[in-house]
Amino acid sequence: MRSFLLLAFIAFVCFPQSVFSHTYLSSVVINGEKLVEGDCVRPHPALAYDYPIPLVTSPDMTCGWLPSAAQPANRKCGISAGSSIGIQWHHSSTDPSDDIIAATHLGPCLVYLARSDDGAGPVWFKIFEQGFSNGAWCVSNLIANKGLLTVTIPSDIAPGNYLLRGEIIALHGANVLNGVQPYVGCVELTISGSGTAKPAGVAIPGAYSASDPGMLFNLYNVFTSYIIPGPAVYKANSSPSSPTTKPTVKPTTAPVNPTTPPVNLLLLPPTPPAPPLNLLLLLLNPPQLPL
Ligand SMILES: [Cu+2]
Repeated sequence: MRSFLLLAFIAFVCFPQSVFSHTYLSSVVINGEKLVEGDCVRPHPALAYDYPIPLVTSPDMTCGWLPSAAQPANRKCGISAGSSIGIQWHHSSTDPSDDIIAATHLGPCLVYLARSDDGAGPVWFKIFEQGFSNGAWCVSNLIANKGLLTVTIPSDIAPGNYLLRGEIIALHGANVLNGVQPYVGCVELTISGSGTAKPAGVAIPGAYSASDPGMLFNLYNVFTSYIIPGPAVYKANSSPSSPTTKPTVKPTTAPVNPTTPPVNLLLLPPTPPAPPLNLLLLLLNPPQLPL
């Protein structure tokens, strides 16, 4: 076992880009036009920067790694309410051959909107979620669809400037507190239309806690359901006066001996190029960093 650990350590030191596979929101497709980082899509700390946010209560949860994620894109992209937007996830490049995200990183996909320029305060309402259904996780469906997630902008929302927030929550390490791996990216939109709805929102960070049943979840147990974190999805023309909350009970699980051990060790992030200070602190503080 000790020599295996040593080999695994050497493997990830020597081949840092090949032995793990996170994901990032690389581009969006609006009316057939593809927009990449910096062009309506909020930038990452570096191109193809794919590290998960270590704490679900971190300010980085709003739009991704700070300070990059707080920098405005060069412009806002126009889109009409009721139309669809394609959100493209990638692992390490925008090449069509890219593997999107490791198949081990099972979990839900979520999309929020906020009628806001900075995403601060209780402004976020959810417009899409897919967790575990029909025996498949959203991440598996996403990989099968080459990383493209297409969602519809609610037809009844008031026109204005919005942030769209895409999120993938990988659960392969979520059997321990703060082991969950969220990936977040934002897109700046100017939504047009004649709607008047201003759906009630939640704050992000604020809407999640590390002990939410969807954040502290054992993939290696037998389960039949999964509770996606955050509020219920806003449906056009439903206009709830407050965001609907979800049940907080844990799904019943029957522990078994997992036939597939967690592969966390090989997924340990290496030292990234020019990491932000908060990531450095996390690397120096391994218990904070999910594997
Ligand atoms: Cu990962």
